[in-house]
Amino acid sequence: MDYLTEINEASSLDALDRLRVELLGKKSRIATSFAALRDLPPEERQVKAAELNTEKEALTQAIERKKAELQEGELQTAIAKEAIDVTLFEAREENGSLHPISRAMEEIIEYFLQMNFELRTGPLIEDEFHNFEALNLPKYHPAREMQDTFYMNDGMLLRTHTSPVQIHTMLGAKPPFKMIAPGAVFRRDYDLTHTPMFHQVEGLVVAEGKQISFANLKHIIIDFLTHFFGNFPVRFRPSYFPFTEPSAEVDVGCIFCGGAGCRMCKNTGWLEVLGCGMVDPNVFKAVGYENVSGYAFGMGVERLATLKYRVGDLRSLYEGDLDLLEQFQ
Ligand code: 2U9
Repeated sequence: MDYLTEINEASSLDALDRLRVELLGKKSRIATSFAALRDLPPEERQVKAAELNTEKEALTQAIERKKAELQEGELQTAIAKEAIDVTLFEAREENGSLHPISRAMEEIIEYFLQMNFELRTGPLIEDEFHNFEALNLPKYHPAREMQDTFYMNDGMLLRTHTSPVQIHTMLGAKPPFKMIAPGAVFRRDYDLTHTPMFHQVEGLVVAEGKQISFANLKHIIIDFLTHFFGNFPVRFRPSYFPFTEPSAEVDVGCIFCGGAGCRMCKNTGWLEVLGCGMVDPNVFKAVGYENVSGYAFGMGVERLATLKYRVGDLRSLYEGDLDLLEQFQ
């Protein structure tokens, strides 16, 4: 193969460089031929020198050309290898997240399960006995008014609290038991702090005789609120519910201002978070329980969620507002 062909077929810059050393280096045929020139007679030397120079020039040029070609090739390969296709589909995972109401609900449930409460659920459509009568809300009680309750045509209604679940439980079980009833409830209410559907978690603890006291109730409520909100003061205010006696509403020291007074606590330093009490004897009578004691409590999950996660407007929880929801990832 002639040298020019050999140069043209060099497969890499390294191979080309080895070829350059072989053809033009100190030990090459051309180099030794140049050295041998001095032994030639002058007229022959001139002719031979011109020949050698032409040959050397041709080889040098061929090598330079090939070198440039190989360098360009290597550059193109590197560019191709490192290229980023900015039009490619981005394979980032879009992670969903729990809705703040579900999250608050799960936190509440988790606390009570860990305290050995049983979880009970029931139907959303109830009759007047389970939703009202058995709970010491007799006919003509204002809570049963058409403007508060969604009534169906057949005398059934959308439960206004989860309390009917406790009635079902008591009708089918014997004390002692500790239960919670989480779920959706319905009331004809719609404003800044009320939606026609919202969620409650209610609890009920019943045992024989006088085993259950208000002190037991206070303990579980204070412990729960400390778990849920952190270390804030808790206070019990006397109140009234038809299904408990005595009854109390429970406040935590304002988590926004630390009790100094602000818009959120209407300058009282306290936030109302739940209601509770000792189960009214009339409720036990309605389900045929005798000689038992018990406590009950109820909380609105939306209320607790908006307080804990500092959501200004309850309605934004129901609007699929991504700016809000993405903060819960
Ligand atoms: C039975 C006996 C007693 C459940 C209770 C409350 C107090 C209470 C409110 C909190 C905010 C409703 O969601 S809310 O508007 N609930 O204040 N609930 S005692 O008492 C019961 C329930 C069932 C058989």
